[in-house]
Amino acid sequence: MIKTELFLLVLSMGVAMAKEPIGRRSTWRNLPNIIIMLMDDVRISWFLAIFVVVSTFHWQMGWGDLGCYGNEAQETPNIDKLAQEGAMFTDFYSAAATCSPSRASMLTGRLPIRNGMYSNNTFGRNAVVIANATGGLVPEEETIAEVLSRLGYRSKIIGKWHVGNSRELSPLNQGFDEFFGANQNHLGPYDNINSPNNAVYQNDKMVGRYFQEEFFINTETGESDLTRIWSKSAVEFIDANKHNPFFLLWSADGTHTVLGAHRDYLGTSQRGLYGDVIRDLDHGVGQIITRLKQLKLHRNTFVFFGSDNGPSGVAGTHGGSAGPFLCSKMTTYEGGMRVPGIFWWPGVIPPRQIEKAPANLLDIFSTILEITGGEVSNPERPLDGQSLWPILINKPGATLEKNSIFFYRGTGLYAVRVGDYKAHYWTWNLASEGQRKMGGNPCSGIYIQNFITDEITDHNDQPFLFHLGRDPGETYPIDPSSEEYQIQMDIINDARDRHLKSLEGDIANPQLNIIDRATAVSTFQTLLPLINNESLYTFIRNYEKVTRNIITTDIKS
Ligand SMILES: [Ca+2]
Repeated sequence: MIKTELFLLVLSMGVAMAKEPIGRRSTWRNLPNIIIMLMDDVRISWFLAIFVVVSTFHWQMGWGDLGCYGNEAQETPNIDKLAQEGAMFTDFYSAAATCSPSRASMLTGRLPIRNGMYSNNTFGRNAVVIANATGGLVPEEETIAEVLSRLGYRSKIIGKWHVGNSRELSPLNQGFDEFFGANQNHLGPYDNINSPNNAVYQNDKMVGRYFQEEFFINTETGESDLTRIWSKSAVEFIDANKHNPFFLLWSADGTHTVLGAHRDYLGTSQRGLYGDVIRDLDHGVGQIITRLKQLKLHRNTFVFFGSDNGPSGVAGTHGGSAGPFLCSKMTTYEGGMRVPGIFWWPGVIPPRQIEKAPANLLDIFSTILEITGGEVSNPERPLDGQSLWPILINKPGATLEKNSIFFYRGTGLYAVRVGDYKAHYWTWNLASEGQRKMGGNPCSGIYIQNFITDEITDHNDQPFLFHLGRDPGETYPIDPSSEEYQIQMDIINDARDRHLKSLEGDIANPQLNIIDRATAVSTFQTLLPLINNESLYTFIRNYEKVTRNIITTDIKS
């Protein structure tokens, strides 16, 4: 960590304060509250503004030349403040290049290949839990909510779940005490027999559908109260649990298309509707942090702010750009998986820290274990992350320099990063075989011969190698005949081989190979009493009779 003398003082206070509440001797009373704010498809470039703000204190950081983002800083005051008061990782990654596998991995601390959130119908295909998906995060996988539940935490997920559609795969069956949100993205509107609008649940009761009544998103004006609904629910949950340890997964998904922002922010951002939504989310972050402070819980609450994957390039201006990074969501280039990573715990995590070593969403699970003294039920089951806690509290000698990041697509280990170096063993610029037909390209407008490849391309004989410190845009591959290449590839190949060996006996059955229209419709059974449309009613009643469409999950979300 980079620090100044002033911060060293604060830091030493932080370490001293951290001694008691952290660790296995924690009692019920001093367990910290945990809040994970997981955004959806958020581009890191938005948060380059934060780098500028913080780098006024730490000009060595290297992002100071990005002053052009200064205006953006003014648009996200609450998130900027979170970073200034805590620790920010510049080289933070999602666990996968799409929503479901990344979310499942954050929840379990295990890569999709281990927890089953992948498809192997085609090598390297991206797959997510669409409304028709029959599979999801299986109950046998242990989530962080289950670990915390055993410690006495009250837990809630608000917003997007996206790792299972059925009752068996619901958050309530994965350690969460409460659920307010949806199994799915707020895609649509559909509102027809074949693909009804996605359901919104309050625990196990359906309370509405996206694009209707209070969950309305005006596709013409971009107005929506959804983010306000999610933040109001978060504040109420904090209020209700101010006397006991709680875990809140605030999964506000406003930045995923279809975009919708509160009327207060419509048209206020220079970045268009996407920027309006970011401002709305920033307002929600402010509401939550303010409430923590009002209740004097902030010095006993660990907050993480991140995103499940990079920006959506196929969504055009509604998805934004990845800034200096290559391509976007659904790819294993930097733009697909480089996301914000901000940690906040006043008085314990020293302020204004910038960490440049690579880390990712998988590390959140292990970090929470260390903070709370929680234990997994099966210690033999491998975890893919490591605790960031020693780094966050500036423990002497703590380092992440050798942390390895594995970039998967399905069963394909496409790239590996160790330290500053990243090697690409495979490349593919699309999400799936059918994507080009659907008109989307995560690398639209970018062409680098034999590296941005329309077809799945094998580079195992001579991987592309980049130094991401001096070349974050992955533009200048290191000469394979150089000594630097040989040395670094040996290191990365070793890390890859050790990782692959660790998978022996721990590869899950793929959960996302099958989609079935009946699945989407069956989740609407709870809606039956509310349905006036007779044909829809009949269709749902007879959903078991729907012909099973066992096909590959060729989807773009
Ligand atoms: Ca996402």
